[in-house]
Amino acid sequence: MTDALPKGCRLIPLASRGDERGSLVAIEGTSDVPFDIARVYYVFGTTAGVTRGRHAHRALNQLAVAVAGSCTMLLDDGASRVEVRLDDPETGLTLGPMIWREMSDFSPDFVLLVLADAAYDEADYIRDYAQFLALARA
Ligand code: T46
Repeated sequence: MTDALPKGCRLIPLASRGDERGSLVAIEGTSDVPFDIARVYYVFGTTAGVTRGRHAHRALNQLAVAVAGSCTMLLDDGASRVEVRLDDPETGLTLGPMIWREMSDFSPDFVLLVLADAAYDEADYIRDYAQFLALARA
């Protein structure tokens, strides 16, 4: 059982259309994702032992799905920290604004699919934890 997630973070079940040939998950913008999808990217080939993320976004909304393998996602809203193990292609994690995230403990086959509501913009990133805390607690 995962502890309560911070505001803006939610685990969303994604229906699998499986049959005897295997599984298929379709993610539709209108019904499965709580925002308009502007960008899709995926994280893969992660080097063993590293930490990824280590930032928050000022305004970006995302939905992340571990479509293969697993990793641990730490979520921090400036008041508390929760860890979620992402290991299920039938579950998406929403990541709202002002959530510091760190990804670690990657399995070698890990692939993270991410849907986002805006184009890539480095100005939307807060990559300094002290700055994040100051903004989150303001
Ligand atoms: C997030 C977590 C879950 C681009 O050029 N375009 C893009 O759309 C993205 C996402 C990244 N980049 C560049 C920026 C860096 O030079 O790709 C490089 C690696 O990005 P970053 O270090 O931010 O990767 P992660 O895995 O630490 O974080 C990524 C996302 O950036 C971030 O929004 O929430 O995955």
